[in-house]
Amino acid sequence: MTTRRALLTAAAGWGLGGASAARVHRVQMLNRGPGGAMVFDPAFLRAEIGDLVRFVPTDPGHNAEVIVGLAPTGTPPTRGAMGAVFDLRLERPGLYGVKCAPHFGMGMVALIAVGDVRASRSGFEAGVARLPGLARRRMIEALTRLG
Ligand SMILES: [Cu+2]
Repeated sequence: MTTRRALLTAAAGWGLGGASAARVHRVQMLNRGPGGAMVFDPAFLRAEIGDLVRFVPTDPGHNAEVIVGLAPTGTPPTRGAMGAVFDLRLERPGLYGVKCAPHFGMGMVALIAVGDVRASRSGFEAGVARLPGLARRRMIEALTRLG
């Protein structure tokens, strides 16, 4: 029995090992941080298909959600609850725009670049142009970090 359990544990470990290319990225939701008030930190990150982004609130007044129209085609609408950790699995290549709903008007947005983003860049930039002022400015700033 013990041996069987050990084998199962080992198998589970190998399973995780087999998926070790997938990483977990941690993004904090801050009242104040790099870039000013109401920010995601980091506000820009590069990731690969299959990675997970874990958004962690430092205050119950934040949430994280994918901005409709600013995600790779086929990405379902997805949002975290207020004040809760939100895990976003990155299943498609391209650019993902994320916002905190209560602080969207204050520019609380993040940009995630997954794999090869070239095909999605122009459509994403067209969507960014429709964002409210400070959100647009911060997203454009994040886009400059794509290179
Ligand atoms: Cu917020």
